Amino acid sequence: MNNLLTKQGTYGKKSIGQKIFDKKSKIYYNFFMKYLLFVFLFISNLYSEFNFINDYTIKEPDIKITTPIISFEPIKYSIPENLEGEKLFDYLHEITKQQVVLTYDESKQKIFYDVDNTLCPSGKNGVWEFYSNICIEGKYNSGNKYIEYGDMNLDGYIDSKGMNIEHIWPQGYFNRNYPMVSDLNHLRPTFITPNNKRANFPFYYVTNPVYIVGSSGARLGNGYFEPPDKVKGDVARVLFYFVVRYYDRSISSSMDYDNFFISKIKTYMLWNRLDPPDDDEKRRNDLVYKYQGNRNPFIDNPELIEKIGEVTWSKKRPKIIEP
Ligand SMILES: [Ca+2]
Repeated sequence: MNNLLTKQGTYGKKSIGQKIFDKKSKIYYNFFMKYLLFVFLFISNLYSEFNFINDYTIKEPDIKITTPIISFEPIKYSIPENLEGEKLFDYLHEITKQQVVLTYDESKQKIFYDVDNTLCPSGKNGVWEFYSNICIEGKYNSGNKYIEYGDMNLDGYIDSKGMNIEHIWPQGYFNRNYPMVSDLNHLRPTFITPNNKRANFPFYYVTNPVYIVGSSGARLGNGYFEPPDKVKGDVARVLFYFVVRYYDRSISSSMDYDNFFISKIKTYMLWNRLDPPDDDEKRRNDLVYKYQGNRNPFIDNPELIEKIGEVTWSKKRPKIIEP
């Protein structure tokens, strides 16, 4: 009988002890849920701040970085015929400002998926490696998918990790600052090895090569990197664009500007004449405009380089602002 009462007391009605226990666990439960909510809010806040830093690291406050990407209808600049020398240089400086600055990640994706993705000789989509003049088939937005199978470019190395991005104007010379670092006008897809070999060397003729890309004729030696004949003009037009667009910024940090550019102006003018813009270079110029709202005017009209002239090119030296 006593046992039965005890059982009824235990299972039928709740004892005082149990009620207190239930109340306590309810408090613990509420507290736990609030704590969980707090942790969730804290992590999501941290994540969004982290993302903000990642996507929008801007070292120069006047630059607007826009996501998602805007698309512009490609147009060519109209440039008054009578302009030359410094006046033409200043005019081009103004009109070539990009309307949108992409993040570096966006630029890389655009290059591999679209801007430098054309047709390989097989008729399939692919990316032409800038220093090797060979086409790797595929349609991906990441360079590590464009793998070299065997030593396809005959440089003595197998780039099994594929391609990355070459900055024609080395990024160390402008401290990886925006907008230069993501400007599609001077970025090109290259295998990792030729990219590393070029490093920060100025572009010029190489007489005693220590490294040669057999498929294209690119070479490294005596303190210079010589691009293949097929893209010598491309390189020259990029360098002239870079000076006209960014001479008012710090783009010659820790470098010998005379060795890198001034003493080579005549040679770059020659390369511009010997290797005029081809269809791929013109096509990519339109696509750059589509994504950035600016273009390289020397690809549309290579004679503008001559019209500016060697004297002005030498005179417009970039600012040196050390960090
Ligand atoms: Ca190779």
